[in-house]
Amino acid sequence: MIPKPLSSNLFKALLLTASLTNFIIKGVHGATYHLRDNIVGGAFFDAFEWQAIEDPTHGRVQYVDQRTARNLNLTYASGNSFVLRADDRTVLNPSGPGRASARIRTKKTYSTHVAVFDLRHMPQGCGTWPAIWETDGVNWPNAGEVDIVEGVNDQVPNASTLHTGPGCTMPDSGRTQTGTNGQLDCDAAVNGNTGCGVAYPTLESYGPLFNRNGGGWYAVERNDELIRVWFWPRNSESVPPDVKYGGATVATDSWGVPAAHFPKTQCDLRRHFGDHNIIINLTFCGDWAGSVYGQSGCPSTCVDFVNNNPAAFREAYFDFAALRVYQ
Ligand SMILES: *[C@@H]1O[C@H](CO)[C@@H](O)[C@H](O)[C@H]1NC(C)=O
Ligand SMILES: *[C@@H]1O[C@H](CO)[C@@H](O)[C@H](O)[C@H]1NC(C)=O
Ligand SMILES: CC(=O)N[C@H]1CO[C@H](CO)[C@@H](O)[C@@H]1O
Repeated sequence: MIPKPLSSNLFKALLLTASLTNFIIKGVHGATYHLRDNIVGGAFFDAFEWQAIEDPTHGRVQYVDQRTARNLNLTYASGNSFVLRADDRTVLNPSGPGRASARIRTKKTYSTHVAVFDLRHMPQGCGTWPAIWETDGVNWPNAGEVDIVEGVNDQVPNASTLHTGPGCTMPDSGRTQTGTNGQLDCDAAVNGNTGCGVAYPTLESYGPLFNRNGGGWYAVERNDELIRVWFWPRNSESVPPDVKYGGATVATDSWGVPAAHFPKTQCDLRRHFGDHNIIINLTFCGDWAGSVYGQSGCPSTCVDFVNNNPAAFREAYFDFAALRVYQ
């Protein structure tokens, strides 16, 4: 047998040491979270409450309670599918209530946690403004808001954004993320409540392209050190197995670089973020979708379009394969 040159063995030894060190470091600092709420199909009806409230963002919407939503088949569960949609049959009276839709909020609240949204379809269409987000609902903005996915009128790319009270900003550089920084001040009172957002780098993360692709997985991690958001399209080869198969635990440090990384360096996350509900809502027009409607290539005016074209909202639905919350 020909002895291998020393340098090659040395190289191997170094590699082994490096991976061992990496393993040990991860073992110490890496976060592993355990499955607490496995929300699939009909379990959404128990985990969430339907909020029949006025839209605080002035949308052309009528949020209905769970009973009404089930009667109108706006919310529907079967097997591993939970559908939440808007009314796509009714022409609205311009002086009557808005288009029937739902706003649902988890009964439980979460601080340190990971939430994985396995989503097949999201609402699309002119005038739509869907959102998946987290906030405490009482002490806004001082207890913070984390927008995981939000957009309007099918426009891409979309962003993940924090909104807080005063004194929370994000650094412009040194963030380990694949997305692009927007505004850096998270304070809801500045920049007209733009918040500190990070635009997703992928076009399939929102709207028609997301849907054509069979959707994908959004995940948010929140603890006192950081808030991170990931997105993997359905056909991505880099979906971590614990995400793809709904593991009993998830190890976020093995997930790769997130789309958005919000560190605590200039923001005491513990002070600015309280116990949050997870909220899923679908509104129309209103403060955001309505104000940029004209630049979206959509016909007519937003309110007229929503009133008169129920069939345009056939694709205005979420279809969740699962929501898994880990702590
Ligand atoms: C829907 O979600 C967004 C957060 O992304 C929020 O700003 C807006 O107020 C919500 N609308 C309603 C009616 O809850
Ligand atoms: C209710 O909606 C679901 C999901 O879109 C659909 O499969 C089902 O056929 C609908 N049921 C009725 C009675 O329309
Ligand atoms: C940060 C970012 O690119 N956000 C975009 C999300 O989508 C809306 C339109 O739907 C754009 O106006 C935002 O610029």
